[in-house]
Amino acid sequence: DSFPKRSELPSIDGAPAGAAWFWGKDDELGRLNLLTPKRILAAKDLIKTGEIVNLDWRADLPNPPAFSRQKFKHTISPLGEAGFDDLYDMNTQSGSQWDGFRHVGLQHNNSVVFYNGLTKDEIHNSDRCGMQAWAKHGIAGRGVLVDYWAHANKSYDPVATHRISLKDILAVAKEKNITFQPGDILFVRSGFVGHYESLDDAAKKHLGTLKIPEHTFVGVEQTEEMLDFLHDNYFSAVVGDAPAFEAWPPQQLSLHQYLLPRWGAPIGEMWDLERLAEMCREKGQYTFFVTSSPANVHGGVGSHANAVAIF
Ligand code: UVW
Repeated sequence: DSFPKRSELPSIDGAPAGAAWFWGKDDELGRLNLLTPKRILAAKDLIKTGEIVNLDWRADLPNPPAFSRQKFKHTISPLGEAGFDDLYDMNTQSGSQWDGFRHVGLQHNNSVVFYNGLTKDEIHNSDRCGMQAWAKHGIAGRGVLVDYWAHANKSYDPVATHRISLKDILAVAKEKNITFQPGDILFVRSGFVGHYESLDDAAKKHLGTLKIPEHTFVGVEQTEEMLDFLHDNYFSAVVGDAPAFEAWPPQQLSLHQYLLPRWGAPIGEMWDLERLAEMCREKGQYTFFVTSSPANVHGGVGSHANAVAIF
């Protein structure tokens, strides 16, 4: 495989600078195209014992959700005299989630543009680049965990702004003997999910009262060198346990505006990486087979994660 580095990306007619839209004008998968049968078959060799680790946090957490989002609502509805159905009403971005290509765009030529030129009108009038495309393709491959929370000895507050630098990520990779391969799903553990569970009710409630600019969270730093790392390694997706994957609030630039509209790289957020980290530590193995089935919702903007790691 040979893919251009960020510094070598050709300019594309009508696209914002730095767009990496090179999987065809009808493409709806972006970097998920890297999850080829060949890579999936190679990743299956990471399965040694068949142990499964769930990567979804409870669907109703955090409660209340961050960024003033609607709470997960679950109603049990009777089915005749002897049965029951479920009704869910959820904001897919409220907990363990995928950010899809309809989630975030960027300003370009006086309008907002999303991955592969998707427009706001198309979001309302078509299902282009919706979750159904990811659901149809499926997500499976080699996961790689950078356990930064353990590396930093849990020495910071995950609900204050703390930027995980490229230097930090490379130090963890070196320490754990991790090498990155094209198509990897990169996991970065910041400690948010475990820390959230240790908060008292008042602190949890306080988080739910804040608006987007008021929040402060741990996450990956917003620097040019981090952009080069995230781009040039050709990860098929990036996943974190923090609310926005990137540190909040963003600084100078927003990783969301590169990962989603420019590169077509899915972002996973608030995944539960607690047991995964334990398992990796126990086994001394920071790579694993991972699968996720995004919701088959035509035109869907995001999805719950529906993900497991298999060792
Ligand atoms: C933010 O960037 C506000 O987080 P999310 O990706 O959940 O919208």
